[in-house]
Amino acid sequence: MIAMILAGQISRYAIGMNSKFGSLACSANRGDAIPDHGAFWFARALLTSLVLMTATSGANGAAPVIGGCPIFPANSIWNVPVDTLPVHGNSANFVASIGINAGLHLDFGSGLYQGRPMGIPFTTVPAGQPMVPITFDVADESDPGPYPIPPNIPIEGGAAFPSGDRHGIVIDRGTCKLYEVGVLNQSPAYPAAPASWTGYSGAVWDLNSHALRPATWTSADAAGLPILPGLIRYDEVAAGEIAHAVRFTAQVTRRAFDWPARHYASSNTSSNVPAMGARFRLKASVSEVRMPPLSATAITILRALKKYGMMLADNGSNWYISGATDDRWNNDELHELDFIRGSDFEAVDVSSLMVNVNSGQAAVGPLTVTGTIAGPAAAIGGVTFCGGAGATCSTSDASGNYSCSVPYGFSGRLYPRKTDTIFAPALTLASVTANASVTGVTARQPVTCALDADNNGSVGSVTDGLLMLRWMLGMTGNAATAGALGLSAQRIVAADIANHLTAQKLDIDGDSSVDAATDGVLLLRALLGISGNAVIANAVSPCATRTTWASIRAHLASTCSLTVAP
Ligand SMILES: [Ca+2]
Ligand SMILES: [Ca+2]
Repeated sequence: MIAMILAGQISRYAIGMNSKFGSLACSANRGDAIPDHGAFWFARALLTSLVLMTATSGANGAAPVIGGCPIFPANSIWNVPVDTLPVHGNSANFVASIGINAGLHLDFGSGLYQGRPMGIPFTTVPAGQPMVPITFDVADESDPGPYPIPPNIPIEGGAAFPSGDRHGIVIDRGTCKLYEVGVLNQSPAYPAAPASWTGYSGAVWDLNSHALRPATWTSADAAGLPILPGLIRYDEVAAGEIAHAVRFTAQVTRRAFDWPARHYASSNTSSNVPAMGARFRLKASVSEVRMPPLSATAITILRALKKYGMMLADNGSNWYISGATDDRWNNDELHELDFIRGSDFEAVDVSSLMVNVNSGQAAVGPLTVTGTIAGPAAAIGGVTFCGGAGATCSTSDASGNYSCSVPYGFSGRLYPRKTDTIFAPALTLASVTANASVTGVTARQPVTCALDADNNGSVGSVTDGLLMLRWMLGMTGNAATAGALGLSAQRIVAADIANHLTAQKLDIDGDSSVDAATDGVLLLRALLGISGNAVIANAVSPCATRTTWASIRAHLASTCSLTVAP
């Protein structure tokens, strides 16, 4: 039966350990009882017990930032491009519902219109801003107060004017929480100093989180979405890029909400009417070359409407998009986009970006996996990483900390590597769909390579070789030693053998890991006196630093005192 192992009939990188490998390895023991496979799998599970934790923050790349806070993580549905996604199957009807000939209107600007400021204002407050009482008409769909509302909070439409949506938006720079209220009113009435507040509804978001509101809950917007991330802000336009979707309104919306929206406000059930949350974009064919030429402001907004598009967020005037109140706006520049008609838009199918209907995360990478290698100080720093197609990792720092950038959905094994260092268990990641941290990898630096596992004074293939292979497979107890102890063995308890082998330099192929499918097979073949390419066939890992028989033979001789024929 041993000949089967020698022939290399083992899945090359059998990290997942198929049953074929298990039965081959176990059948190589001269007729002794096959180990219980339940124990085998349990041992494998222990051997590869990495702890993977989803991180709640740590956006990749560039999320929009206000007051030091990201406006949701970089891979929030608000912050990812939709310019290459398919057109929604019902786009033509949705656009017709809102109005093919109706014009785009930028519903913000500088100065006053009919005596009132334009756009939706927001403000930020420092850490420690006093929390003040607030109650809501729709208390059962609102996050309860108190809220850190400053006495002079800017209110949509002007604090002095009682009508309108009266949105109030506050970012707490200390906690990076976003507070949004609809129909915000103070008590006692303006202009007295406010002692408490009321609102129609109120919502609080953690700007570092993908969490959405509970399904069917409203927010300060009818879609149950936050308002702030969809506002066009002067500073980002001045900087030359709006890197997020824009909020817009339509007169008729469906009695339904599409991800990431959470709420509707309609009795219309027509499937040809867009639902709350529906994403639209400006068609790529709409030219930014005009006569007279568009301003940089208009071009920047036009490009954002193509790349990031806009989300249907409330009932209101058709094709009205929202921006922040700011007296630096040049209203003439904003009006340059009046040429855009409803027919210039198309609805986008964003379903491929949804990770979970209850999360605002978009299924895009790269994602960040961080970890810390445990072990002696000399072993954990300066570790490089190999493997994992599409993944790139930093070299570990002196404390063993490293960070990898991986594609969305990444699965694969990464090999931490350092000279004369062994890392365990295997760093295998499966379906990474969120930023995560990994713990459990430990480094060790053995100094000897004593292959006499059973300590009987000689090194044998079907004894020491088999004991090493079983240990590498994670087998424990009598199953690990049955039928494999040599005559006059002095080390016969499986745990003692495991302790001995852990302290040996058994990384034969030099990938800084000890694995049955590679190092175990190499050792066993060499102990059986095989030489040449038959030793290394299908038994060298993808991250090996010793890949030829000559280099492996030299290593066995110099490190483990194992002399094998050339
Ligand atoms: Ca021995
Ligand atoms: Ca190895």
